[in-house]
Amino acid sequence: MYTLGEFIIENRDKFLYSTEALLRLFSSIKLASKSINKEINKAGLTEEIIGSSGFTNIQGEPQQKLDHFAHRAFIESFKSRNVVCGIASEESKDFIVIKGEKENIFQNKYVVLIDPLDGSSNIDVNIPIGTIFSVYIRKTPIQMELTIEDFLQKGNKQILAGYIIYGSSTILVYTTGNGVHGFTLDPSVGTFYLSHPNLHFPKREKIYSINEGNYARFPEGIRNYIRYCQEKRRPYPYTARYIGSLVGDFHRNMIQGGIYIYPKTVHFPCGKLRLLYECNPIAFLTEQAGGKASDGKKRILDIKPINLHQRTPFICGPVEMVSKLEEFIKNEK
Ligand code: P6P
Repeated sequence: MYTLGEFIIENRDKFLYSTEALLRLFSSIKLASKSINKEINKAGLTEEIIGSSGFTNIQGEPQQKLDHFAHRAFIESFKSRNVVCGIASEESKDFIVIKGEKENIFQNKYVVLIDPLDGSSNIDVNIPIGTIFSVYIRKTPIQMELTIEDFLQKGNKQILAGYIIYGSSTILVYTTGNGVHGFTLDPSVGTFYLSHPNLHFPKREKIYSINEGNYARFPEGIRNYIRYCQEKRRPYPYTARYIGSLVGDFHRNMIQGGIYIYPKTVHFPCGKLRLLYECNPIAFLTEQAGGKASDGKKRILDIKPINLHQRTPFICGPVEMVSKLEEFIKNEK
């Protein structure tokens, strides 16, 4: 069985950028994810790491203690590998500049955008949660100071995107534009092994994932699509699955065939999910797995970001399901 490192080296000819840089990026991601995984797995046993930290994040949402732990774990691990020059995190209002050592052979070329622990409100009830990451090459020359423009790049410029799902097993799923591949952590040796090569949405779609508690407040096109899903019988009926954790819902839908929808609502008029460190990486994975990702009208990866924490309506899944929903949205009165 390939380890993640062996797989990257085996496929180095398909990666357009420095394989050593990619190995260092993953070395940071693996280190942090193993440390987070350890904390999550004992969350039920100790008061000091579950529950709210008492702070709120930039979004004004209660920050869970593990959110802060995960944020720090990634910052420290990226600092130590000397390959990243800047990080934008859901847990930090502004981007964080990482000063590389003098002999930084990567000349501080890579920026990372990350949701350190998405769905963290589910920690206390043992529902799968995840880290979502997105990597770009900086736009500004390396001699210059990093600017916000290095982070506000369209999703179609990503060189690497992925997530780690902390569930019944811990799986790292990523793409560099050459398919989607999943690696399962063997905690007994602390190694990620290739377990899901070339992940792809299956031909048969069967799941729709949306928070139907907001049904009365959805736009008409979304309500019509939900009814369409509920009434569909041929060639087979759809089933509803929604666990309130984007990584958990997306991972299941990519493997079993399903659409994930978080539209605008009265409470979130621009949608709830963040474009840069949730929707863009998941959209890159979606397209690489043969699916489609849009805001209901426009391809997610073509949206020009205007601020770090901007939100967008988000739909991702099999092409036919997403196109059908876009049709309902288009035909809204
Ligand atoms: P709601 C978690 O907070 C998250 O950002 C996603 O992981 C998840 O899909 C969504 O929000 C759940 O939101 O409003 O349905 O509880």
